[in-house]
Amino acid sequence: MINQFHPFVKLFSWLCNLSCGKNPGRIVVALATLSAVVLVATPVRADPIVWQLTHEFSGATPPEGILKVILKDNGSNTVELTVDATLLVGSEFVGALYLNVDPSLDPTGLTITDTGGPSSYASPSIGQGVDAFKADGDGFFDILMDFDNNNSDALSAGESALFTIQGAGLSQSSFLYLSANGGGEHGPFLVAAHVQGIGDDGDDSGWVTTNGEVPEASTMVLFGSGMLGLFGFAKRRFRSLTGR
Ligand SMILES: [Ca+2]
Ligand SMILES: [Ca+2]
Repeated sequence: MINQFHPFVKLFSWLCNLSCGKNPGRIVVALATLSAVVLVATPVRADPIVWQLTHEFSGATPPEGILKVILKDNGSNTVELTVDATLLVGSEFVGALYLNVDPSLDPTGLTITDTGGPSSYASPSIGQGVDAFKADGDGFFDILMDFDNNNSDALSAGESALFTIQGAGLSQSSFLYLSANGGGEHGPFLVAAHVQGIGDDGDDSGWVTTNGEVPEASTMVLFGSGMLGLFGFAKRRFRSLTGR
C-alpha cells in the first residue's frame, strides 16, 4: 500500500518542490522522471536463457536431435541449469557440457549441485577452473560437466538433468560470456557440448553449440533506448509548455 511515507511518494514531493512551482508543465517533467526512477528501480525479471545447440562446429557428425541448455534465475544468487536431452533421438546421449562464467566471478567458488532431475543418470563429474577445459580443439571454458557414457547411467535421448549453481553475485546472465581462444579455427562460443551415440550404429559423435544469439543483451539495449526516449519526450514537453 502506498502512503505518504512510501519512498516514491517522498521522491515525487521532493521533485515537485524542486521543479514544479506554479507551472503545471514542470509536473510533466517531474512525473516522467518519477516513472523513469520507478522503472529503473524495479528489477527486470529476464526470461530464462534457452540455448538450442543446433550447430555442429568440429566437422564431425551433427546429432539428428537437438540438445537444449536452459539457465534460469532462481533468486538468492542461484541459477537453475537444465541439460535437456528430451529432443535427442535414438541412441544419442550427452557426453559432456562446457559453460563459461563472467570473468569477474571465480568458477572454483561456485557450488554446483545435482538436484536429481526427472530422469535416471549418474551425476556427472564436474570440473571448475578459469579457462581450464577445452571443447574439442576450439575454445577454453570454465565449467566442464562430464556425464557417464554407459547405458542407463548416461543422460540419453528423452532424458533431462537438473542442477543448481550458486555463488556470490551469480545470475543467469553470468553465463553469457564467450570461451577463451583455444587456438582452433572455430569459436569463441557461449556454450559447447559433446553429443555421442550418433548415427545408425551409434558410434559417431559431434560437438555442438548455439548460433551465438544473446537475446538478453538486445533486450537491455531496447530497454535503455526506451528510457532515453522517455527523457527526450519529457524534455520536449517541458520546452513546449514553458517556451524554453
Ligand atoms: Ca572463461
Ligand atoms: Ca539415463
